[in-house]
Amino acid sequence: MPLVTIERHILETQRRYPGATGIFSAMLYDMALAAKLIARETTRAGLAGILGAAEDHNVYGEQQQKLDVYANQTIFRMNDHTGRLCVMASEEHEDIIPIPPRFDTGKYVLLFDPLDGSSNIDVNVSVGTIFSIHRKVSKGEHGTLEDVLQPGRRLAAAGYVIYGSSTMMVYSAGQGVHGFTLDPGVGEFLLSHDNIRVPATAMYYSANQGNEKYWTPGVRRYIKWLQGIEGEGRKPLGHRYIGSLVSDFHRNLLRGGVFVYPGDLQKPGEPYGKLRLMFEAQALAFLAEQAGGYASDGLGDILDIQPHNLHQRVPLFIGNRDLVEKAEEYIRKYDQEWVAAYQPFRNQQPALT
Ligand code: AHM
Ligand code: MG
Repeated sequence: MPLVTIERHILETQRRYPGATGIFSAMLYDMALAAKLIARETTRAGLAGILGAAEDHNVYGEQQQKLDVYANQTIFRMNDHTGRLCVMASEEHEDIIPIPPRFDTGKYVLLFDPLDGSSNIDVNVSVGTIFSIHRKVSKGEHGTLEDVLQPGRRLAAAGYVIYGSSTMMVYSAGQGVHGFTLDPGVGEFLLSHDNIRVPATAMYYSANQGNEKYWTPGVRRYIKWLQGIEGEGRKPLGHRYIGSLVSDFHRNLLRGGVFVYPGDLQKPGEPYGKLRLMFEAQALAFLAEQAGGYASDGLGDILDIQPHNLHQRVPLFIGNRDLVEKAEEYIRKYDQEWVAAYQPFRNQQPALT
């Protein structure tokens, strides 16, 4: 098998599309470079406390920062000056991030969660970066909120990086899902998982079982169904939950399964769960679909939701299509009260001015 670097893979994929300009490929390459810089720091995270002040600075000569701040800045700095983007948005920023006026702008939009699950770093559990790319839709030179608040259905590309026992970057530009593993010796991402498909037979379900008390009746029954207790007596799925979305999603993508973070009625007016539509759910939903899976908020496809707020949260059921559709079935049947509370929120229109 030839050694295929991420750069070669992007170029070869691009050659199959005669109209491709290469801009888009370059953007994926920029993300790969940011990923390498972040990986270097995450692997040293445990040393921060013992190396002392002398080592206590990062590549820019600044004081050591929290890793999520570092990851955020690294992705921004790798992408602000390229002339390929018109605007960015990050889970770490309340508002959209304009391209600095001294740089040219382009026709793409980058959204990212720089270091998801960062509370896991202190205990040496894998964390991840999630990113997605939209095309500019607004008229002027600079990108606006309208460019960012697009449904996942319109994504041009999405991916994630997992900083685990090895560092992997997994992406899709709409022609399947491809995974690359970082060879730290040579500093290159090499193709290790070509054209990933969700296995037809699932092995795992992933949910924070500690929240069961708050779950709606439909979700409780659904989880019992996954456990083989409720319904037609299916073989139970194993339970695996890391609490780091990229890692949980990645495992289920390769082994088959479903990840569940539902909405609930615990807090009045907040029926939407924890995860964020723009920075977490959309990108992973795009990848799931490209790999033959499916993502839903319990009512329908995540990719069809018109976003109304940069930081809006959304319930997430993602993985093997049959398992996710089963969740929708249980919710339709048993969770009318929750649906009534969530539906208006789901259908809210964006305020773009
Ligand atoms: P974060 O964006 O603040 O890092 O939170 C997102 C993380 C996900 O990685 C993970 O799936 C989820 O929170 C776990 O939440 P919980 O601890 O409630 O199970
Ligand atoms: Mg996050």
